[in-house]
Amino acid sequence: MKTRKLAAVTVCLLVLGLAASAAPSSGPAQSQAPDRLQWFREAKFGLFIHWGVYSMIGREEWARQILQIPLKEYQYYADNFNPTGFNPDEWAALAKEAGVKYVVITSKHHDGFAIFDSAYTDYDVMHAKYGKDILGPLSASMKKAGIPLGFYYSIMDWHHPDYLPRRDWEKDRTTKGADFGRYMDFATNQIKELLTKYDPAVMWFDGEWEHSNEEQRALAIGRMLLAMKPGLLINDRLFKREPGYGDFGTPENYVPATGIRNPDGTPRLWEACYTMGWNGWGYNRYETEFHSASQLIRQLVEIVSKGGNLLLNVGPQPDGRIQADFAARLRRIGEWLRTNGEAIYGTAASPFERLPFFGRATVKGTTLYIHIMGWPQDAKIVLPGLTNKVKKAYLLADRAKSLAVRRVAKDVVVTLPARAADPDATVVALELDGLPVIEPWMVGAGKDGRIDLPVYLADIQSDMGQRAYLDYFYRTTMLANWQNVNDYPEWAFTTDKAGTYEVRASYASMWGGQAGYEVEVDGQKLAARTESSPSVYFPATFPVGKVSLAAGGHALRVKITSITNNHAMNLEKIVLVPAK
Ligand code: FHN
Repeated sequence: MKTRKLAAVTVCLLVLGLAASAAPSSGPAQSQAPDRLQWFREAKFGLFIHWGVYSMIGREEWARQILQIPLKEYQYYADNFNPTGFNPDEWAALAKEAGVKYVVITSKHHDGFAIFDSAYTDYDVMHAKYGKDILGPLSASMKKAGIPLGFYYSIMDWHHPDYLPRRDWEKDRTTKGADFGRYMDFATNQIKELLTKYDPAVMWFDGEWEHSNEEQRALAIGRMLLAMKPGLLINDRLFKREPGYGDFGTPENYVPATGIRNPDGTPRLWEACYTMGWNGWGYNRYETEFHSASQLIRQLVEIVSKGGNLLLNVGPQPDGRIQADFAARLRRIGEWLRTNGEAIYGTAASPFERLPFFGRATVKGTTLYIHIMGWPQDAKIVLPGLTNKVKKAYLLADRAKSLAVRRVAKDVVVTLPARAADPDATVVALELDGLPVIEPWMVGAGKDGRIDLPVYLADIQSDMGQRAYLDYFYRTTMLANWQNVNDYPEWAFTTDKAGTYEVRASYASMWGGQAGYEVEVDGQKLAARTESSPSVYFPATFPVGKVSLAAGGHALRVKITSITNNHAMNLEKIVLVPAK
């Protein structure tokens, strides 16, 4: 294992080293070499496109695998793929209207079918009914629109005779004579031709999990790519998503609760790729439930406030059109960005660990942006520990009207209009006297000794397939859509003195459903089941049990142990009350 790790580190250093040395240096110190990642770091919002012959089946991009379609039958789709409605200028115009700053499209997904003119296979769009290259015209349209285009390339290939392993249900496909090394020759040639023919800005590898870095020639391919195009960006999946390898991390369908750092602790460039719905990336004719535009705007804010990019996916239909549901969401995001884009593009992550309301922060130079998703009832927001002098504050939606700002001890309080300018997220800009300097603050007890842990102060931990998200219900922020037991809120807080505390949970139960949950703090676990609350839209408070806490720092998390009714609960907060 150590050897592999060492090899991987070598891969990373060499590839990155290659990148640095390959980048033209503007002065004696390499550090002055232009930062080849800067455009990507500033872009913040990209469009992912999963499109191929699988769209004809309409059961997302894994259709051949999940429906166990033999190669011979799948050939029908490869032969008859004929997207007569494909119009790259329309795609580019929609991307522009959406406020997207780069696009990544699947040049070849796991099924092995190339939607480009490949000299190395007949399993490509030139031999389908359509008979024309797709990536060439798309590259031209995106170039005209000023939108960098990147290519997704799957190392895994369910078609190529030399790719191993076969799918476990493909009993009839012999492996006799198959040579994985020869497959990697083929893949390397296709990757090379993608660069020479279309000059992509990003190579987005995937399908890397069935072989080692060495077998997949990660180092050789990384070297080759950067020698061909020093400014090219390569994601972490060429190196099996190992932390710190490649130019950026690629969390999928979840947001790392506190962003991503390199193994040496420095901030890591990362991009969260997200589907519009819940089932798959390629066109799924049976899928009708999608994230709302509001959730997607908030997801973009959430990700950017943690230092990442959002790569939002569409799966075009077999005729080449992007379905109306997706186009409408993209247009709404673009509308929001036309007012608030300066608080997204080119910004840095929030200087606050957390905010005492449902909101997020981003920074650009000496301007702090506060994105408010839950409009406070008293029309005030508190910015804890902000030491700077605020020269001016205003809504991006109404720049002419200055907002009243005052200091209360270590905090800055901003008085807002009575109503949000945009219910999805209203942005307040604060022009500071310098770069933001924040005195960290910890969540602790109030005067009466109670410790309130609202969900907007929690880190929402998750993994691929996150479902739970913060939502605002007129006067209350709750963790909603809590369907995935791997999603859980986690709070850090302090207590000044030791003591026994009553634990209470404030939530709206879901249609009387009986969910099991567990409150865990300092290793003490309290098991409970949700009780019926009067409404699913505002919370009631229920006792959970008692815990003993020493003075000092603590971590408290709430985990779902069983769900009987789809969603566990809409959780508002956990409260710790000193026991009498
Ligand atoms: O298996 C693929 C999947 O089809 C899709 O392309 C996603 C997008 O990042 N990547 C793999 C799953 O991690």
